[in-house]
Order: sequence, then C-alpha cells, then structure tokens
Amino acid sequence: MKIGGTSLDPLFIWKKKHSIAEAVDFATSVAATLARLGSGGYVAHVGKRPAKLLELYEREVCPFSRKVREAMSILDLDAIVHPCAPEPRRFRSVVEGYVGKFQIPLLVDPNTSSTVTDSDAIVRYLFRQYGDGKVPLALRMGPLTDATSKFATLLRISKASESPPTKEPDDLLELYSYEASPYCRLVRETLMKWEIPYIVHNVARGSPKRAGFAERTGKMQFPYLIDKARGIEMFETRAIIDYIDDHFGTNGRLKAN
Ligand SMILES: N[C@@H](CCC(=O)N[C@@H](CS)C(=O)NCC(=O)O)C(=O)O
Repeated sequence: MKIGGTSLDPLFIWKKKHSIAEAVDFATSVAATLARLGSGGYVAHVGKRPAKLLELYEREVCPFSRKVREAMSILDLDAIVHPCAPEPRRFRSVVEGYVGKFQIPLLVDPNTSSTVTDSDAIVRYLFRQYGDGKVPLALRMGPLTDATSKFATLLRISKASESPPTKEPDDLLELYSYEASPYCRLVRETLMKWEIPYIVHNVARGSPKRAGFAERTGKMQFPYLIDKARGIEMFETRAIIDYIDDHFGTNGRLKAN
C-alpha cells in the first residue's frame, strides 16, 4: 500500500498550511546542508560492496556522526542504523559493551569483524574498505570539517531536547535517504527521537540504486519509508513523520508501560 505521494515540492509545508514553526524547521534543515556545502549529496568512489549490512550507532544531532553519515552517502553504503537519542536508553549498554563507555559514532562491520570508533577513523576506514581510499576534501579538513559539522548540528539543536521512552519495534523499518537531503533529515530526527532502529538505503545523487528505485516506486523522491511488517510504503516527509509518531511514538503502539 502506498500513502502520500504528491510530487516533490520545496514549498509543500506552506501549501499544506503547516505552522510557521514547521517552515522554520525546514529552513534550518536546508541551512544545515548548506553549512556543509552539500557534502553527502553526491555519490563518488564506489568500491567493493559489503556482503553484510554495516551497523552504525549514531545520533542525528552529533557533528561527528554527521561526518560518518556523509561518508556513507558518498560511498552509497547501506547500513542498519541504531539512532541514539540525546539521553540514550535503548542502545546505551550496547555501545558501552563495544567501546567500554558511551561514545558515538560507532561502526560495526561484520564483514571484517571490525569495530571502529572516532569519526575520523571511521571515515578513513570506510573509504579504504569501500571506496578508493581517498577521503574527499570536505571530510578531511580537520578542525574546519569539525567546525562546519558542529555549526550544522547547532542549527538543528532544537531536536536535541526530547528523549521519550519507547519499546523496541518488532521489525526494522527501511528508509531511502541521503545525508544532504533536508527532507530526509527531518525523518531521521524523528527516528532518533524514538530510538527506532532502521535500515538506511543511501541514495545520494549518482547512486546506482536510484534507477531500480524509480522503476519500483514510479518516481524519484526521497525520503521513502518501507514498513514491511505492516505492508506500508510511503513518500512525503510530513506523512512519514506522522506515521512514525503514530505507530512507534509514545502516542502509538510503542507507548511505554
Ligand atoms: N572524537 C570523537 C568524539 C565523539 C563524541 O564526542 N561523541 C559524543 C556525541 S556527539 C558522545 O559520544 N558523547 C557521549 C554522550 O553523548 O553521552 C569522534 O570524532 O568520534
């Protein structure tokens, strides 16, 4: 079943008469992408593909996690994402088990039995393992990379406040997304808020996955959410956020006991 599905329109928030707060929310998401000069918007250097899905423990409002997400978009890598809210509950002990303390981003690569911490080390690892070894300029400018990533994160700091308890969902959602998309960011922030793990299919411009996606869904528009357990597939950022809130948030099925 498909829900949502009007064509991509940058003014959809206005046209659907959502609040000014939502329009500002979208504007700061655009600004966050611009602050990083669109890094994570285009695929490059696609190398060896991992046979098993990578696993990433991260936080949408973490400047170091952002660098890793950009790298994964550039390398067209899919992953199981374990989003950790600002007050992490669900994955805190898992990360502590791997690292010895809570620190994100954390990459677990079952293909090489590697566990990598520290964003720069993870970025280098990903380009070495799944690219041509060359880290793009936007991700290897040291303090400047960190400063712009922190600025982009600051623009979205309003998303760093809430961390409500939820129950673990039964099945992994799947999200077609890429780091530089201001629309996709809003959905990922919602998944972070509820700490809902999901499979991310990164589909930045130039992704070899895009042709198959358009053939399957009838158009090229992201984000796109798949909830296999409920037979749901949907376009449209606002519809996806409402769906996640309704089915997985504390107002929905995952309401904490
Ligand atoms: N040098 C590390 C720094 C990572 C870092 O400081 N991560 C923060 C989140 S942005 C963290 O894990 N803080 C612990 C916490 O949130 O409890 C890197 O580049 O990955």
